[in-house]
Amino acid sequence: MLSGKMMEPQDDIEEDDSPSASAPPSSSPSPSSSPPPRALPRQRTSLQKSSVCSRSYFMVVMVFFHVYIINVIALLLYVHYNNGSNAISANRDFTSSDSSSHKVTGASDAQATADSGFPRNMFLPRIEGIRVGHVQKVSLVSGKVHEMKTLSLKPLLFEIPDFLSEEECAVVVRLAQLKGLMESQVMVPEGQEELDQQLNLSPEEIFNFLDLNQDGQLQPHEILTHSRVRDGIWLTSENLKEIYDGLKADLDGNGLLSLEEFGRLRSDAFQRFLLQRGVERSQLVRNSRHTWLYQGQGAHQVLQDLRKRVTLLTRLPSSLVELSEPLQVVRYEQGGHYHAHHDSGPVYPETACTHTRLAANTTSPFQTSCRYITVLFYLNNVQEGGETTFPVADNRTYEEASLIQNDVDLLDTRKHCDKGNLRVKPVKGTAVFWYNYLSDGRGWVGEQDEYSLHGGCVVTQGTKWVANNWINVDPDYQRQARYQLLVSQQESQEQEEPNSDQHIEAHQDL
Ligand SMILES: [Ca+2]
Ligand SMILES: [Ca+2]
Repeated sequence: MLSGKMMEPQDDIEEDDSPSASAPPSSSPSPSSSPPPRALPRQRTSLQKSSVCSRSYFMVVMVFFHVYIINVIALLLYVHYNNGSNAISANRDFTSSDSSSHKVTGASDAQATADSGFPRNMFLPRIEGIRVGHVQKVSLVSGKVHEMKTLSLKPLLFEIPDFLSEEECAVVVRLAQLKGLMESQVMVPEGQEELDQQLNLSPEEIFNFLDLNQDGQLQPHEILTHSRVRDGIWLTSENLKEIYDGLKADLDGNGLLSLEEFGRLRSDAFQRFLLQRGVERSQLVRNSRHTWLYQGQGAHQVLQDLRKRVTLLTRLPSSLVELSEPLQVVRYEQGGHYHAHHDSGPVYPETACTHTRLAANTTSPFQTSCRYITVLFYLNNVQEGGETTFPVADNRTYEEASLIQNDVDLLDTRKHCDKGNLRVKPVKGTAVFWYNYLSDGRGWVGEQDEYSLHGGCVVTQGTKWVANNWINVDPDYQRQARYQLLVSQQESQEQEEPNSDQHIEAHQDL
């Protein structure tokens, strides 16, 4: 439907997939089998009335009360001892070789070995934020100490000034210019039906999926939330009104779509309407140009250094960093923006990761880039605008539905960047990095951190250059391990018959 009907940024999979790019309705499991939790109607348990005065009732209540108290005490003891042993093992495994004062947690749980197949011998340390404003000293370059400041805890977000020198920034920009940049988002008016057909969803199923609050009507924000990012065109409430009028979609004029009204629309009706009317660059989800720079052996020294520094900064195993996507360099001209999105989508059991897909031997249509960490580098000072916004950072609660209100749309970085919770000003050489996923509590990748929502505010004056390093980790440990084994086997083969061109190509296509 909406998401199926419009275009998707051409290079969506490799360079940016927001949750909706691979998610609703396409990437989430078919609503009929296992809908995402939010689509489930709330169930309320009804209390049955009974005599509360009888003695037996009193006895039962007392027994339950005692069992409850005992359970709570047992739980507290368990948490207490568990934390203690974790802290010790994390210390042993990840700070022994550490000369800096980095705070790291969540690492090892030696018990977490081998579900099946590969033994669990790789763990992902996570840097502790301590509190907003906390500064940790980190040693990334010999003879220099960097300061890493915690900007938020939800998501876990850090800022490191002078991560790159002026010269390094200039080299990266120059290399990107030499390679040439391409449009970050291109209109692709065809081929959008595929996933919907693959999933074989009926209009009712799609309707139910979109109807977040399950009231039998589609409110504008329910449509906007799911249509925008995947469709590539940034709809506003005003656009939606215009489309409803143009298509005579909202027959009773109440501003909502009922199942009947929804069912009358062609699945690509919105897309056709907008394309006929014409779409400008400023109406796209993102308005920028970018390129990719390989960082492995043979690459410019600055690019290799940068990757090593990222490994030190994130403290992840170097094999993970080396097998991740190449450096993406992005240029925003005046008027450029990137509306708020997640760098990587939620992961359901059926979801495949782009980077391990081949090794995973899966045909799942659900796919996301599994970018565990984003490291963003500012390569120049922007004259005006171009901040990175984290609209819900450190919010007490996150509610997807409340992001789009009638008057303020927190996802819109052209109109409402100033309404978000946190904005980072681009300063040449500064790096920021954050975790797009939580920990699973066993030293590996857990659920998506929805608070990692972020976007690029519109550049009101000047040009903005940034670069991104994403660290790709498959939340399925076995798939990640199989993938790494496959790559290392390939590498040893290539060493036997040296024809390394192919290998470099493979990296660039990741
Ligand atoms: Ca609704
Ligand atoms: Ca209506």
